[in-house]
Amino acid sequence: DELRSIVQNMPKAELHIHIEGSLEPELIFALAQRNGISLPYASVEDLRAAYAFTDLQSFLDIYYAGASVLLTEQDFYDMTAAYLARAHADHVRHAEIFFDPQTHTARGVPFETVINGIWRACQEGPISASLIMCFLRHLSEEEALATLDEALPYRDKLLGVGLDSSEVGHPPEKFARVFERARQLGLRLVAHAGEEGPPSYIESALDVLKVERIDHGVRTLDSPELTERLAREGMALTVCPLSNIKLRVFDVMGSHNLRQLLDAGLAATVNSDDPAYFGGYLNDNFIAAFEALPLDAGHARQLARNSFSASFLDPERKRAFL
Ligand code: ES4
Ligand code: ZN
Repeated sequence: DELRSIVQNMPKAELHIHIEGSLEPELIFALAQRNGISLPYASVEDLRAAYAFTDLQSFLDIYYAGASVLLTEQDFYDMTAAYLARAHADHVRHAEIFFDPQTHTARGVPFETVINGIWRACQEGPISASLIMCFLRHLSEEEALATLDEALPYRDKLLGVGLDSSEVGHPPEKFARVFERARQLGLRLVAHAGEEGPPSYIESALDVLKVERIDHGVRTLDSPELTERLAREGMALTVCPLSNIKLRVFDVMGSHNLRQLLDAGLAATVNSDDPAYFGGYLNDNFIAAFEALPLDAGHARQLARNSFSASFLDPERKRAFL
């Protein structure tokens, strides 16, 4: 219908996409074969059948296993090129892409292999794209600091740093020093907070890490004080509807709080998170949310506008999209 075509055709930015989460089962099998790796799954269908998650950790276990087929610079290039082509088809004009170097360096894949492959695809891709290096919060701050050191020769290829992986039990303040160091380097700062974790994690991401966007942040509404603060500060939230359903942050899409976030005056955006694992790319996320929730064309345009406003594009390029 008409709303569907508005959603599909409107230009948008994607601000919360883990590139390793764009690795489709077909590409996992193709890369395993190319690299002589044997997988504990008989077929693409068998692998896809394992995508039945009960919470964030049950997803992360499979997501890290899937990423283990990535070995060469060409592998990282092919994965990234496939995402950019798919995002282009969804009328994504600009993407700020997360990658998890520690998932690969821990397996012996050199940092330079990871970043060179992803970066080259971004340079050659059909849309504007920048890179945000995430630290894995289940690992130590010392390991995050070592990763930031490894990234220094590639500083000009990074837009910013983020914080992902297992949230509960790993509060933002665990990474105070590495975020301070990244800030001194002029990197932009974001962190996952308030996906499964409490509003206090959102507060410490802002007050201790000094992040400029909150990834997920759907639990903001648990705290009226925090809600009022984020609205006042114009702090953006990168919301991922299909992810939240697959990881049981909400029971069903009809109980997702996207409409309430917008009504509270929060700068929410819609994003795909890990599209190969959660059942859809950016437009699929819009459509699933808009089918289940009382959202209209005005909300769609607001969300698209928010995606560019909340981006880290320089002011002139941002203005051209608004
Ligand atoms: C992630 Cl959905 C989600 N949450 C936290 N960390 C992640 N890494 C990849 N997807
Ligand atoms: Zn995420």
